[in-house]
Amino acid sequence: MPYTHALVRPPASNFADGLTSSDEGAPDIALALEQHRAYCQAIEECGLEITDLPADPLHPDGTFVEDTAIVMAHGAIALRPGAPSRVGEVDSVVAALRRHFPDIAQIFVPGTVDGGDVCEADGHFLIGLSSRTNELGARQLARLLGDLQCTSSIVDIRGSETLLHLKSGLAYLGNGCMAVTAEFARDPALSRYEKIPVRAEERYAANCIRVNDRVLVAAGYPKFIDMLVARRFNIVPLEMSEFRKMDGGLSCLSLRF
Ligand code: CIR
Repeated sequence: MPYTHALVRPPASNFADGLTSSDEGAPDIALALEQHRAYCQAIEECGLEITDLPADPLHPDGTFVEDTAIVMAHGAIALRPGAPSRVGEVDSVVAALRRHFPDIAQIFVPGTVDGGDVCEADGHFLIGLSSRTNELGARQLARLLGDLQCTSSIVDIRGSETLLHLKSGLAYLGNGCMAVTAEFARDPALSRYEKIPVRAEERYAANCIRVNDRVLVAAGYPKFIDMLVARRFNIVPLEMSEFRKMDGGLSCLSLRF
């Protein structure tokens, strides 16, 4: 079923105050806004109608709306982000989602789940256990997904020093294809997928998104882009430098449904 809607929120003027592990310096807010506009335009060109929430200076990471909810055609689940500074981002996203989904289930204390740890692949959900998503949150989410007739399985990334979220290292691109960094190349939980390997020096590119008939991918990662082109994916490269500085990627910037 094609996506028809996306929910986004532009970065606030204090975006640089968000959480990050990157040593690439502070983001340039004017450039971040320009990159966000280009991202929204690319999503619209995939045929989605955009709901644009106002920037939220109370939550400098609020532009990464993906971490606050799981949304699919027939239901939505409000999450509880694992970073305390991000918990307050959820309410405004849920309020906007209620236009489409009157009943929204939620993850309860002390469960935590970041949407960046949840990867949907044709109705099956991979749930990453990470420094942000705890076991209780993952179990609650699996049950709530089951209520929505979706299956799920757990992938533990807590041993990785480099992956913030599950989707920092993998992306489902449709047609049984999964882009994966080396951490996932031999993961038994992913044995059913055809893997598209992402090289270590291009690992940021693993966070790409299939949106209807296109794949939005970070610009500047030529080897990965060549592999997608060789597999006949219709790609849209986007500049992401300012979001990368805050540990964010393409999936984080929208909820698509
Ligand atoms: C954070 O550390 O929470 C944000 N600075 C980045 C969140 C990126 N979200 C994602 O990968 N889903």
